[in-house]
Amino acid sequence: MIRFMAALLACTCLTSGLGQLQPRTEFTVDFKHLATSRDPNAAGTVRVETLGSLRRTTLTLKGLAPRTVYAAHYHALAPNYTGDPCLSNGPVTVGFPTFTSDSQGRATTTMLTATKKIADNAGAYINVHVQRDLSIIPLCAVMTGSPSSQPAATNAPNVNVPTPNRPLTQTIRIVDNAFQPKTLTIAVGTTVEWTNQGRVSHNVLSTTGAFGSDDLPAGSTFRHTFTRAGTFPYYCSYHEGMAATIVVTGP
Ligand SMILES: [Cu+2]
Repeated sequence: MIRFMAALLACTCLTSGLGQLQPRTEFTVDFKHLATSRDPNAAGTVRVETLGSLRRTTLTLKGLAPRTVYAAHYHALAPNYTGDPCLSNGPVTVGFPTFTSDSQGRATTTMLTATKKIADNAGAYINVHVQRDLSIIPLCAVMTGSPSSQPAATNAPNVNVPTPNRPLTQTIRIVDNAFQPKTLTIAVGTTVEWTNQGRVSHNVLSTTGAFGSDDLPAGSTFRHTFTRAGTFPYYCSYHEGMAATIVVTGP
């Protein structure tokens, strides 16, 4: 009898555990085409699903240039920005894995991330970039990251999110053409700040899509806060062999 009860209990727990992991579609948002001569027929949708404390964001795109590598990022609004989010030129918060369109110009990419990383202003909008020139942005979708929010067509994104305390910042110099230091070891919660001290533009792209900058012209800076332990290789897409690694230690 006791064995039977234990089996029943285990079964109940397992069932409810699985129940929480069933993805739930929160909302979908249409991409809009930005004023660029590139990919004039580009269109697509964003689908956002919840799995426990995670969000899965799936981009389904068409009308792209065939067999072309694209990048996509969640962006936050620039500070105090109140205009069209797609024109705010705000910082990257989370990057999608890069993806390649098929011979018909169709593509999908999907990314799983902690809901809090794309909540509120951190998930203000998604840009689709041409990977070899991130300044070309054919598509943009206005988003909000919080579970209760509807697409920002009806809800203005919150532009006054307080910045969290940043316990520590470590800097990496970008030169022509290298990251210095090549390997940086930091604790969880550390913000890394890359500054381009070279003369030409570079970028900072995680090989797994965990983070990614837009183009960084000479003198500009990109920041990313590392919230989980792991090894994070990254590279510059413009310069062959320009690559480095962040090692994040801790809980
Ligand atoms: Cu570079």
